[in-house]
Amino acid sequence: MSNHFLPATGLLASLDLLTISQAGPVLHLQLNRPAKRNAISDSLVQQIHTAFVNLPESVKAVVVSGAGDHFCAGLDLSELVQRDIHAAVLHSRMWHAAFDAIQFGTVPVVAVLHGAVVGGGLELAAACQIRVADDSAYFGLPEGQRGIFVGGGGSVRIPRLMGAARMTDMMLTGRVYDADEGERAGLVQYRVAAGDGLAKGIALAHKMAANAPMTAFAVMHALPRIVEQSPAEGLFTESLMAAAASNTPEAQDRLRAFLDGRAGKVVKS
Ligand code: 1HE
Repeated sequence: MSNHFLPATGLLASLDLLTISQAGPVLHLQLNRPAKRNAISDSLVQQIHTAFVNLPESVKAVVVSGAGDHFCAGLDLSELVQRDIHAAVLHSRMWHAAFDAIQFGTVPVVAVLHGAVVGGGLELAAACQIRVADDSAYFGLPEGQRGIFVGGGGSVRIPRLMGAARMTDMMLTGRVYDADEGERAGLVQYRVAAGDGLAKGIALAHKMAANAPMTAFAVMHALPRIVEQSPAEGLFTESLMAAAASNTPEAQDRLRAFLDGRAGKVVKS
C-alpha cells in the first residue's frame, strides 16, 4: 500500500482551489481555501465537479479533506447576496450536479472531517460514501439562522443519514452536534483522535480501492436506489445486480481464490 502522494498533473493540477495528489489507486482531493475556511464559492464547486468527472483511470478511491483548521464553512455567503431567484435555482442545481458526480461517480469517496463541517460542507460530506470525523469536528446547518435553506442536496441526503427529526432540529434551533454526537446520530461511520483522520481516510480508501470494480459500482449505484424502491422492486433489482456482479471474471477469480484457500477469511476486528 503506497502512501507516497505525488501532485496531480494536467487538468487536475490546474484547479487552483484544490490540492490534488495521488498515491497508487488513491487520490487525495483537498479543499484549499483555508483563509475563507474552505467556503464553497461558485469556482470551488465547479472545480470539485471538474475533478470528479476527470479522475484518472488509475484512481479507484478518493479521499476528500479540507486545508487549515476546518473541513468546510459551507456556501460562500459573500456570493449569495446578489443572486436573483432564477440565478439561485441554477446555482443550487450546479451544486447538485457537482455532488451527484461524487455520490454517483466512478469510485467511492471518503470524507475526512475536522473542525467546522457546516451548511454546504455537511452537504458535501453527505454526498461521500464514508465519513471519518476526528475529535475537533462539529456539525451544523446555520442556514436556519442565515434566513436561507439547504441547496446542495442536504434535504435529500442528510435525513437519510440522521433522520428528518434531527435535521429539522439543527435547522430550526441551530443545534450543533459534536463529533461523538455526530457519530451517534449516524452522520459519520468512523471517529478518530484529533489529527488522525487523514491516515484513517487513506487506509479506508486503500481498502475500498482493492474491491472488485463491479462491487463498488453496485454499492454506489444500486444500493441507494434499492433503498428508495418498494421491497418487491428492491428485491428484483437486487437479484439483477447480484447476477451481474457474480458473473464478472473478477468475482469468479475471487470466489475460486477463497475456495482454494488463497483468500483472507473474515476476522474479528
Ligand atoms: C466565510 C465563510 C462563508 C468563513 N462564506 N466567507 N456557512 C456559515 O454560515 C458558516 C459561517 N462561518 C462560520 O461560522 C465561521 O467562519 C467558522 C466557524 C466556519 C470558522 O470560524 P473562524 O473563527 O475559524 O473563522 P472566521 O474568522 O469566522 O472566518 C475567516 C474568514 O473566512 C473570514 O473572512 P475575512 O476576510 O474576514 O478573513 C470569514 O468571513 C470567512 N468565511 N465562513 C464566506 N461561509 C448550497 S446551499 C448551502 C448553504 C450554506 O452552506 S449556509 C451556511 C453558510
